[in-house]
Amino acid sequence: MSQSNPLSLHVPEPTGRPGCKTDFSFLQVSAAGSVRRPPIDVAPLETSDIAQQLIRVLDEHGNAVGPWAEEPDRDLLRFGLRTMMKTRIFDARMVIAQRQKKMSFYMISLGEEAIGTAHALALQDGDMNFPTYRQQSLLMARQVPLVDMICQLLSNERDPLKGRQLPVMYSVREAGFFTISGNLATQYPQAVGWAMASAIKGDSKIASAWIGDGATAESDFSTALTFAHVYRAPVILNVVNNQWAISSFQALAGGESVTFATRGIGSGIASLRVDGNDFLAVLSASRWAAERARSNLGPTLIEWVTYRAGPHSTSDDPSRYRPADDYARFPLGDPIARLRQYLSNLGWWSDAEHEAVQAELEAEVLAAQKEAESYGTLGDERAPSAATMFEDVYKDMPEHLRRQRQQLGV
Ligand SMILES: Cc1ncc(C[n+]2csc(CCOP(=O)(O)OP(=O)(O)O)c2C)c(N)n1
Repeated sequence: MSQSNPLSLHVPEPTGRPGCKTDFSFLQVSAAGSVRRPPIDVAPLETSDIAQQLIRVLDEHGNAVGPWAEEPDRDLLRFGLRTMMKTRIFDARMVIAQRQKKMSFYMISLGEEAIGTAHALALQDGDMNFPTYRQQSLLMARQVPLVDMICQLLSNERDPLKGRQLPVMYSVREAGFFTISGNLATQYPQAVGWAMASAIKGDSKIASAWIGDGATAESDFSTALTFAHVYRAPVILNVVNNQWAISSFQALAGGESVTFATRGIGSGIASLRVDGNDFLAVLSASRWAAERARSNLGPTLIEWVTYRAGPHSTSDDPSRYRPADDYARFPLGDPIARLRQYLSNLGWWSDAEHEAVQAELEAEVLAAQKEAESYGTLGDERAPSAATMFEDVYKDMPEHLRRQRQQLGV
């Protein structure tokens, strides 16, 4: 009998740790304009090459190139840039409010603003997003009142969710933004079910599901893909690959030597891998997938390649597990800077305007914050009444909850 070599367990590691530099060659970045654009009725397996490349429109000079470049709409793109700026300013302001103990918790989306913003512009009223906690740009693009959002963050007496939810876990049905749940990935099969319901009713609305790279390791991810494929559900399955799940590098979620987009291919779903920091690519790919869904051609999975530039949340310190300069070295750059350059090249944006808009948005966020704080902040008594704690557990309050409410004397 021959002696076999001892086995060893493979545990993926990021190439960069604090004090050294990340080797980003694993990203496999395609040149802008180099990836083909198939017709929307393409057979899912015919997209397997695209799932392994990277759809990009904006080149390094800020010009739009290739088959995914569409006729630019001046007003829409200017609104897009403004919305990304607003998202970033809002996030920065809310982190300060958290540090001032006005709210208990916050999560920023720094570096990922293009994805939700451009995607929202490709959807229609009545479509439903099933977001994670990092798609606040969807709300910004729908122009949801900032005061409402901040009241949720402050859990104050005007909080639309009556102080029952952790900050950031918004719910805005009228803006096509499904109630966020803290349990990762649960929204993914729910989005597919919503899309199936739309098809069963013969409606024209589509769903858009959101998940992070880390959460694709949850079993709900695979369940959703199977149902979406089997019933050809009108859903867009977004995977936001920002390279990190708190301190875990995406390779630990299954991203080593393979793209998340190829998960769709194996499930029989048309799949695209797209530069998530390229506003024009996000808009174009989102429109492609939305049109496909709306034409009853079935689901599309899109991996958005981006980088989580900030901490995971206000409870996280990324300097403990990754290089401090990682974002500056990320090959896909910054989504705001890239769209700004493109619009400037066209003469549709200027430095002076950028500064003016920045100042205007800062004032808008500050005014909204002031108004929201007038309804209470963390730790003061202007919170929703304790009596409301027992409501909405069931449609009608059962006897035992009535008793508990009485026992509390409220
Ligand atoms: C079922 C479940 N497991 C674990 C957690 C704790 N948790 C919250 S966020 C997170 C990381 C998710 O990473 P990713 O999906 O990549 O999204 P990102 O935060 O990068 O946007 C974890 C593990 C949770 N909320 N739910």
